Amino acid sequence: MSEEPAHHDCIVIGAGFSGLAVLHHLLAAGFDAVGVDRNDAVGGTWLVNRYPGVRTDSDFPIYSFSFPVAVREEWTWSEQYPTGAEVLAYLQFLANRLGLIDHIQFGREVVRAEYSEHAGLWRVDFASGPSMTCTYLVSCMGILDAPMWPDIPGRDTFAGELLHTADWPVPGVELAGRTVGLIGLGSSGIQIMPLLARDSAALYVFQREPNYVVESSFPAVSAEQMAHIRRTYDDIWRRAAAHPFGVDMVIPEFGADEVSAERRRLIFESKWQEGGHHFANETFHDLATDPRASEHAAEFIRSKIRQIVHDPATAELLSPRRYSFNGKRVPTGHGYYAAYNLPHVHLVDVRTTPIDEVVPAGLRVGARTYPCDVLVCATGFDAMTGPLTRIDIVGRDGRVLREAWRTGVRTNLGLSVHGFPNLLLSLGPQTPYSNLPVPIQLGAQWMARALTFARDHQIVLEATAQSEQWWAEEVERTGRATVMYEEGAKAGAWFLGANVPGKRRELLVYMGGGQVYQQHCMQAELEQYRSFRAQG
Ligand code: N01
Repeated sequence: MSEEPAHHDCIVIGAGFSGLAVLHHLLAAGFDAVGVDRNDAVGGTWLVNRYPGVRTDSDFPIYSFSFPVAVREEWTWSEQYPTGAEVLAYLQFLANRLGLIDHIQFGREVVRAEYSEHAGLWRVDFASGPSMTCTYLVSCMGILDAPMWPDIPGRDTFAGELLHTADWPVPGVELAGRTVGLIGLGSSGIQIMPLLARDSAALYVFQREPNYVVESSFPAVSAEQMAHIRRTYDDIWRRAAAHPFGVDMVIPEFGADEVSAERRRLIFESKWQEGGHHFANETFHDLATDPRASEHAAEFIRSKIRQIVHDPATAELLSPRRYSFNGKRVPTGHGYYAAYNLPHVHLVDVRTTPIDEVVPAGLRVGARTYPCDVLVCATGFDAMTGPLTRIDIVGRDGRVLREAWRTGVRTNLGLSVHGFPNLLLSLGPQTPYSNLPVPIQLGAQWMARALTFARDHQIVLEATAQSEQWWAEEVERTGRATVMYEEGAKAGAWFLGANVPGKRRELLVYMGGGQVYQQHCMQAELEQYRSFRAQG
């Protein structure tokens, strides 16, 4: 006779930022909650994306949680934009300090989850090991858990070392004396490129669509700074939670066309010097909403590229012309443009002449074969929906999530899907475009309260069809009010699903602002989750 699967109140899938926050708050609310993760340690995205140069592009105080105070007091950051290794160490510290580690099963890859209406529970199946059941299932799989390889024929024939930034080997890859090819220039490719340039004998960078890169250094955090942050942390957190993009930055007073051309240049220059997302968020308030303002920022960055890159033809090739600033998620560079001045670094335009195939010796582009010992793909992710649609999530009446979303993503606030009772999503599609720890923490706290209410009142949480319709319209309406919609379509942005061949083009994030989103979540709570009670 087969044994009954182990049962828990809640199963939390994933042990990265989201999984740790949700698990902590569910345990604190008295649930019997268990975390499962396919990896062998906590960290999620930060555990697997360990390529050289990986670091956050958010200032350190807001790339962490405000809970609990003990962790804030004990944890010390060392650089303004912490390295991936330091972020990973923070997550491991958090998991150990809060005792979460004892509630997580590692090496447990979920392949299927199916809801039984009759039993009122989810059965979760794994690639190996026994199945489990739960009353509440929470997906914390992150937005970037489904890496994509480039759709170029011949990949399997490559005789050298083939790598993806999202699956970087530990302890690393020997590059000295080797010729390296790099495909992909989003945030990952832009971070790894200067280090590949530093360490290799020759580097070929294969560029399709250039990006607007905001350059930045990463100054050390002093003891005084850390002490000040600890003293004022509650205010920092409050300001970040009130900001549309979840950052502790001041919303500028003026639009880009409300000042003279010279004043505009000076403001752009001062924030360019400050570096990183300060340029995007603290220059003018309309860079994300007015195409003219976004084009002013674009032209400023093009002028910087011309200043930094010595070869005019390379500078021009690096300058985006087909879309304006904010059309793609803005990447931070650390010596990115300057690295093109090194004599052994070669930029190859694969927009005009696309890559034909991977051959054993390297990459064939038109009549020329570029030799590579190592080929690095920084080619991105099937973002937002990919982690949820590549496994079988089967809801009421045998409805499969992947099929339900084939005609368009539908959620209530990105948290719940009609037809999938007692399934909650952390960072589901249609949640805010933001510095992520802020919506992750607020979402985890919302979930703990919602599930407590559901448990205490014996109700099932499931988005109503009407709420999904409302939220889809809100996502569309607010998205169309930004430049991301049209410029993102031109740029092939992942937040529109435009980077995945065959994927439906639709806005996968909420662009209406994190603070507005939180008000909607609060309203749902005040209404005792009426829009999450499809079953009466
Ligand atoms: O991926 P991407 P990413 N031939 O999709 C190219 C987060 N993140 O991993 O633009 C040639 O942005 C593709 O070219 P094109 C952050 O949210 C954060 O870099 O389609 N090129 C593009 O250049 C970020 O937005 C940090 O023409 C091909 C690249 O691959 C998200 O992750 C660090 C190709 C993919 O860029 C994704 O970033 C890293 C082909 N056949 C990542 N196929 C932080 O700093 C694809 N490309 C916190």
